[in-house]
Amino acid sequence: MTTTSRTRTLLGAAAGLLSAAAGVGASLVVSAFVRGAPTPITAVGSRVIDATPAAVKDWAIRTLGTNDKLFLLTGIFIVLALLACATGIVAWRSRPLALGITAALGLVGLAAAYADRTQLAGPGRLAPALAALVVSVGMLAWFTAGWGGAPARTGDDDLTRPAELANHPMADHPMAQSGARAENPAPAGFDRRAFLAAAVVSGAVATTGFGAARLFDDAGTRSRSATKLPPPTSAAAPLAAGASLSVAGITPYLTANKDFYRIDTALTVPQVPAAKWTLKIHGLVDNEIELTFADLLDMPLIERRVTLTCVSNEVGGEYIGNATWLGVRIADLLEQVGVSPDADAVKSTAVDGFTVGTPLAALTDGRDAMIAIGMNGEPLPLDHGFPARMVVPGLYGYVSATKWLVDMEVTRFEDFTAYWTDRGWAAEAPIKTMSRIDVPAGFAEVQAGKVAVAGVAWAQHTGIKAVEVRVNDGDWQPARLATEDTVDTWRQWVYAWDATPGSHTLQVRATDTTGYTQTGRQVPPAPDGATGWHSVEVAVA
Ligand SMILES: Nc1nc2c(c(=O)[nH]1)N[C@H]1C(S)=C(S)[C@@H](COP(=O)(O)O)O[C@H]1N2
Ligand SMILES: [Mo]
Repeated sequence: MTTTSRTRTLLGAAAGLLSAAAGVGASLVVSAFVRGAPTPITAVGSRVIDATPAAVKDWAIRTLGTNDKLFLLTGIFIVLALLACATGIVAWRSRPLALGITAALGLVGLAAAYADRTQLAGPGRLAPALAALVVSVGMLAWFTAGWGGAPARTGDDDLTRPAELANHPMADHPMAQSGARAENPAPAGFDRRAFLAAAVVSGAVATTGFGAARLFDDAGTRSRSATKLPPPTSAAAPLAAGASLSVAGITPYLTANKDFYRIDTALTVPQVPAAKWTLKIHGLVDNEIELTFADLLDMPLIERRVTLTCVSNEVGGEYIGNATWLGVRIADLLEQVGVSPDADAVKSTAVDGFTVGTPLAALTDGRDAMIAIGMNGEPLPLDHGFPARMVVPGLYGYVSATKWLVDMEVTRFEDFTAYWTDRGWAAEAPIKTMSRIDVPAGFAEVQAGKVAVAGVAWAQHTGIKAVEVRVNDGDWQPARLATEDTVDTWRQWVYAWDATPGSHTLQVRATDTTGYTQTGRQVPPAPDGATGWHSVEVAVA
């Protein structure tokens, strides 16, 4: 590679990268002003999430967990950066082609924004992507002014080497360099002043954009800090002393907010200020209503402990947590609107367009289904749905636990589908009775003698009656259960095992209060929840 072609590659890559950075920066500035409008990056990311086959999504949830979003965003940035560099380099060959590619990338962002289902359904959602398109094409045009065409000599300090010389068969002859500075071989058509000016401007736009994103994209965070929750009208019963076992390593009975699993399709956490939030309840009702956050605070509030569970859990999975929720009974709201006898479902929608279908019966049969605004004594964390979400004891999250809730439509299952049912998951999904061994951990080494085998078991809204453990396919032995807190929460258990040296397999199974004992048949999470016994291998020394 000659010095000149290396310089061209570097300049091209820099021009492409900086133009793209300016485009992204411009989109961030615009989206800071148009509340809720996605940047082309997040819009493309969201389309990728929506289009990802269910199997890949399940794999991503399993292997990347909550990092799946960071992974996707990083991937998009890397792909965009590579494309931008390549496009800048192409500009030396054909400037129109490079500008065309940049415009095409911008159109991809625009199309992704067009397909966005955020609540901001108006044309405003296109504004950030449009800004990205215009700015990135404009900046690249500026950077590459004169590239690939005839050179323009603009002054004595111009680094341009006359094209006649550059293209001359003798161009590489030492004597041929005399027309340019030999120590600084700038490519034909390169205009240093224009390039530097463009670099300064694109740097400024990009910096402003990322700064604006930091400064203005926290409306939800600020609103949450300012939110004061009233005390419950109906407080949770005090936690019985025996509900929490003191076994080293067992999962804490109550899950702290920071440890609570997070599963959702939101690439960036929706920032919804409580003051701008409303919840519309409509559909097959006598009188539809639209509630504000202040309206919710004025209603009777219940406080209840409920264990949430994700259907994506493999047997022994981690996507389960137990929190104290504060909220308004959904049954109260449904009574207020007057539900038609034809209805059998509620379709709820999040601010980002995610949808959930919940059986009407689960919302009206007396269980503590609520629109939650508090979690463990605080306003909902943003990750968990601030300002408001649904919590329904006994149902997997994807059919009940809508975060960033903005709309509830009383309807019929035959008349709609929801986000995950569109992807092959079951329309109705009660949580399956399940148990998990927390200690000893899989492949742990323990000392021979008395070893506490312990964990949790759950059958939300039914209740756990018994837990049994067996060692190496021996007889099932009863475990000791912690005091039952509520039927809507998980239950800890412990089994005192007489461990003998060697390697052993421990298994657990639970029986719920209907008398059903967990089947040993292993089925995967799709379409309505995994079954099978959790088992761990341990080595006893
Ligand atoms: N808006 C929105 N709400 C959502 C989801 C989502 O993707 N978007 N995922 C659901 C699923 S699959 C589960 S298991 C629970 C998880 O709630 P958590 O993240 O607070 O634990 O949220 C539910 N609510
Ligand atoms: Mo889930």
